[in-house]
Amino acid sequence: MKKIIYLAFLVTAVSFSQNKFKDQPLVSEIFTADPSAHIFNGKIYVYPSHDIIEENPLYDDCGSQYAMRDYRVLSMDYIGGPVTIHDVALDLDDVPWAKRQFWAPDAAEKDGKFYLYFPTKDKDDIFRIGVAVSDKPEGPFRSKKTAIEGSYSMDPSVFKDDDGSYYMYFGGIWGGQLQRWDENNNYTPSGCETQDNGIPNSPAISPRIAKMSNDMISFAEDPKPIRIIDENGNPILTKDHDRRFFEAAWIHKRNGIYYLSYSTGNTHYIVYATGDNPYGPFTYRGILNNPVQGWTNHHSTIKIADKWYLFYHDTQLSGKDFLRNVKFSEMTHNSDGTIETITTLID
Ligand code: FUB
Repeated sequence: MKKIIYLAFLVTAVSFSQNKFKDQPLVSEIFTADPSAHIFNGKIYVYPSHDIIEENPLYDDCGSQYAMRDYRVLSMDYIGGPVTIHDVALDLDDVPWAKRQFWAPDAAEKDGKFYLYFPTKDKDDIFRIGVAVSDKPEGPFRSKKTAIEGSYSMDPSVFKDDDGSYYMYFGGIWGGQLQRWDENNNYTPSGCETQDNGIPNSPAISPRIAKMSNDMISFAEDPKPIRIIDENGNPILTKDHDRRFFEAAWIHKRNGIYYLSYSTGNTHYIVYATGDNPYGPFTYRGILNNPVQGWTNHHSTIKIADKWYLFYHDTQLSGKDFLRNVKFSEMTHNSDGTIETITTLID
């Protein structure tokens, strides 16, 4: 009898929890986050972080509770179809320069080769961005012996423009360490800052961009900051936590408009800004995804057939900030170039 009551409780709890969420997790066998979605060889590939269960997660200002150790790629033949969880694509132990924390990755294809870009901490606990190469979109990938020269911080995303140029966008503040680097790419170690450097009226820290070399494993130029401005052309300020850049920069292009979307971190939005070239400036336009369940909000955007989708994560399966699950939601561009705000947490 007790068992029946318990089962009834579980069924009610699960259906109640599903009712709160507009979308359901892509997979439940493993925890996944930070989904970067692409179409390669006619299939949908998702490159997520692979969150791991830790008995005693280390909570600190550096994000040590996000202690991921490998990457697993997901794929689907069509949107909403069955999802394949591929074998380990890259293991931390196979990256000679890495010490800990495989954070949000991205991938790109060029001339039949696939490139996995990943942020991880080096032996000095400084975030750098690495690259690993494979003949197959799902890997396994073989890591280069060193991090990409000139790279720093985390959350790389690689955008291919219509002229065939590739650009890497990267960076994230607080645990992502971007505040340690000035705009000339000089490093000042100052610990894991959790505040806004004490200068709230200054322009916010900018994400970085670097054009990729033809070899796809190095930068063709020094990283540059990207200006994000408001509707009057003024920089978004450090104190403007609802709109300033925090992490998770992603670019998509539609009708000649470049959309830079990113997470605002401690206010938990995915917002977007538009520009007319890959380097910006980008003008803030609005919220793309409202806060999800869980602290982090990280996404990608992709056109599949004639529809656009937002891939994102929340913590529906675990209720824990560092054990996330990826999902997708359809997104709509309006005729004036704005994007309709998505709300996935219904409660
Ligand atoms: O998954 C680890 C970190 O959490 C990512 O790099 C950030 O974007 C945030 O989602």
